[in-house]
Amino acid sequence: MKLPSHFYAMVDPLAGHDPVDLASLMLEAGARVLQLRLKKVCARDFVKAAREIQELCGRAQALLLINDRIDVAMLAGAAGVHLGQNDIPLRAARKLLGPDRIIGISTASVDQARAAEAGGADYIGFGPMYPGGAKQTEVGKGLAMLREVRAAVGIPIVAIGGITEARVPELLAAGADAVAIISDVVYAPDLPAKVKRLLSLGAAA
Ligand code: TZP
Ligand code: MG
Repeated sequence: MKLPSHFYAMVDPLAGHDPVDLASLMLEAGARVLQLRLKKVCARDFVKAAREIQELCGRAQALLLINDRIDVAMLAGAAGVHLGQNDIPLRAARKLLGPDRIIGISTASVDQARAAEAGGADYIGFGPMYPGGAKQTEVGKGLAMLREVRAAVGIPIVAIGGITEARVPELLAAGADAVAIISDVVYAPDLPAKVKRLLSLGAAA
């Protein structure tokens, strides 16, 4: 698969946004791949938000990926899921979702990246790239390891973790197909302008 843009939007309520409002702002600014990441909501509210956001994504012809929850993705009719190393294993996820939905896997090493590709992942997340960010990472993986991952797998790589706008060009140059960003986007004073700039950075790469 090919991701629709170099900016992979994270719909995460870290800065206090309502998820549906945040998704709507991102879509209006031009984002075409969104991940809904709701770590603290109950299942009922997760399904409700996912359905509403899927409706918006359907109209905008954007891809919606659901973090962690295969059941929520299926109920919302989302394009797919994004799973971590401790979530439902890839093979089991594929069994539930079938061949057509997208499965992305978070990876933090070359071995994990290779295993995800061999197991049939459609793309990988790789990181955390830099210190800081929403996970308050102490040490980032860095560009050299991103280049190693690029050499090791053919599926799209979404770099994540501590990424700010200024770092996007070096990540794309090192072989990332897209960048996923939480803090630098959700805390941006002018979020639509931030998203538009990130989308245009990708287009120039
Ligand atoms: N996975 C690895 S790092 C990270 C996730 C979800 C957090 C990304 O957020 P930020 O604020 O862009 O570092
Ligand atoms: Mg997870």
